[in-house]
Amino acid sequence: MSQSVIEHVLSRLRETGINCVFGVAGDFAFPIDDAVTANRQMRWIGSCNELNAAYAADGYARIHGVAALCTTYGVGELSAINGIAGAYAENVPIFHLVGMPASGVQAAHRLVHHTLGSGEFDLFHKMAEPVVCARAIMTPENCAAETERLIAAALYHRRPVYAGFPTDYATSPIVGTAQPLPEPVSDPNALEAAVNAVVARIDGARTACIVPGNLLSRLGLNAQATNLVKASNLPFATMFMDKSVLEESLPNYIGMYDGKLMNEEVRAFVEGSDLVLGIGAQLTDFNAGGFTARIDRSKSVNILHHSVRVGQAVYDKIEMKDILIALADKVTRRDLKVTKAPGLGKPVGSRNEKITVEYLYPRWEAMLREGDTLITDTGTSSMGMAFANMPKGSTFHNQTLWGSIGWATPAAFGAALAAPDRRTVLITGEGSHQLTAQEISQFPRFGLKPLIFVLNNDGYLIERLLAKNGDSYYNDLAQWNYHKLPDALGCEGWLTARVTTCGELDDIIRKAESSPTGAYIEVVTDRYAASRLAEKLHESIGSLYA
Ligand SMILES: Cc1ncc(C[n+]2csc(CCOP(=O)(O)OP(=O)(O)O)c2C)c(N)n1
Ligand SMILES: [Mg+2]
Repeated sequence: MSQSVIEHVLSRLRETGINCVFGVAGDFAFPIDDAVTANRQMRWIGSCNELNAAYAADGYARIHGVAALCTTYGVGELSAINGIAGAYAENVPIFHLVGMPASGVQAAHRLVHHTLGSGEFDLFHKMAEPVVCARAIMTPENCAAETERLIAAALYHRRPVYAGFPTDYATSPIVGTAQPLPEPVSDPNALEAAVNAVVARIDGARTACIVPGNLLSRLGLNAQATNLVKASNLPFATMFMDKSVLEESLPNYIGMYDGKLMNEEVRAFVEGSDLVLGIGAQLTDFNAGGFTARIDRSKSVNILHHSVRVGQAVYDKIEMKDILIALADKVTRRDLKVTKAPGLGKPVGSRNEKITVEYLYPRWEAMLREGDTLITDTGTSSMGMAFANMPKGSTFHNQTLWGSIGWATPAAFGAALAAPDRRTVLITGEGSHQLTAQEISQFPRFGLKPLIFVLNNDGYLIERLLAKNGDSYYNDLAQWNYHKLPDALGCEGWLTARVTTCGELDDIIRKAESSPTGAYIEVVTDRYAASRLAEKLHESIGSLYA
C-alpha cells in the first residue's frame, strides 16, 4: 500500500537526518502527531508551548543541523512564528509542519475553531511567508514534488520552511513520485577563477586574517574551515554571533573582534590587515560593536554560501564547501606571529564579598570544560561570556541577530537533546528566563542533566544601560524565587541554590561539577553589575537609536 501524505513527508525528513519532531499537539495536527508517534524512527518532543517548541527546535538544529516542529492551526503556528523568524534570521533550517482543517471545511468556509470566524483559511500560511524560504499546502497530488522542493530549499538557504497539512489530505495515500532535487554544485570555471583570485589576494597581503562566520556551523563545514586555517596558518578573530565556530583553543585564535568597543589589539590587527578573509561573517550591529567596525571592502574577501566576493568583484555559482577545500590545498603556509587571545583572567574577589563582575565572568570561564555546549541569552551575561576563551570542542551559542529574550532556555533543552553526551550549560538573565522558564521541565523528562545559571540582577540590566533613565520601572521585574522553580517544575532532586557571595558561587560550581543531577543556580548580583561590553554599549550605542 502506498504511504500517506504525512508518512511520506516523515520518511523523507528521516532521510534528511531528522529523527524527532518538537511541538504541541492539537486536533488539526493529530494526523501529524499520530504519524510521528507511529514511526519507530521518530520521537515526539512535546513542549509547554509552541514558542518554546520553536526555540527548542532551533537549539537542536544548531547542533544537529536540521530540526522539525509541528504545531496546530492558527493558535499554535502563530505562537511559534517568533521562533521561526529567529531561525530564518540566523540560518537555522526548521521544517515547520502545521495541521490545518480538512479540505472540505476550508472549501465550504465553515466557521471552525482556531479561525478568525471569517471563513478564510489562507491567512496564517501567508503570515509565515516572510519568515520561511519556501512553503506549501500539501495535497496527495503535490506531496511528492513539494516535499522535495521544501527539503531542497531548507538545505539550500539554511532557513525554515512551512508545510500545511489539511487533516484529510494528511492521511490520504500519496499520488505519484518525485526524485530528490540535485544538490547545488560549483561551476568549475567560476571556482577556479575565484580560488586564483583569493589565493592571489592572500599571497599579495603582507598581513592577513580570517573572520569566520556561523554559517560554517550551520553547514557543518567547521572542519574544512579549520583545515584552511591550519594550511595557511593565518590568524583568525571572531565576532559575537560567530563565537566558537572555529576552535578557540587553536593557536591562530587572536580573540573577539568587536569594532572599537572591545579588544583594541584585535581591532587594530583586523582593521590594519592588508586582507580580511571573511567566511560568511556579517557586520550586524552587535557583531560589529554597534557599527564601530571598519573593514575596507576593497581589502576584504567574503566567502558566502553560494558565491564569493573578492573586493568589489562577485563570483557566483560557488559552493562554500568547494572553495574552502580548494583554498586549503593551494594556500601558502605562513609563520604565525600573533598573540593568542588572553581570556578573562583570574576571578577577583574574596569569599565573603558579594559577587562582582570581576569575579563572576572569570569564574564562569574557569568552569567551562572541553566539549561543553554553552547557551546564552540576550542580555549582559552573554556579552560577558563572549570574551571567555572556550575550551577545546566546546561551543558557544547565542541568538545575536534576532535577539528574542527567552530563546536560550528552550534552546538549551533542544541543544542538550541533540548532544546528550555533552554537558549543556545555560547562562541566562532572569528577565529573559521569565519568558520561557517552564521549559526546564523538559530536561528531566528526557533524562538530561544541564547546568543552569540564572543571573538575577533585579531587572533588565541591558535595558537599564541603554534606556534614557535606567531606573524607569519598565525595566523592573516581579521577583521570583528562581531556585525553587526546578522542584515545582518536575526537576526533582536537582542541585539548586541561590548564591550571593563569591565563596558561595565557587562552592556551588564545584558541587555542580560532580553532581549526578541537573543543577540550577540563581546568581545574585547588584542591579548595575554589568559586563564590560554591556558598559561599552551603554557608552557608545546612541548612534544606533538616533
Ligand atoms: C522577546 C523580546 N522582548 C523584549 C526584548 C527587549 N529586551 C532586550 S534585552 C532585555 C532584558 C534582558 O534582561 P535579563 O535577561 O534580565 O538580562 P540582563 O541584561 O539583566 O543581564 C529585554 C527586555 C527582546 N529582546 N526580546
Ligand atoms: Mg536581569
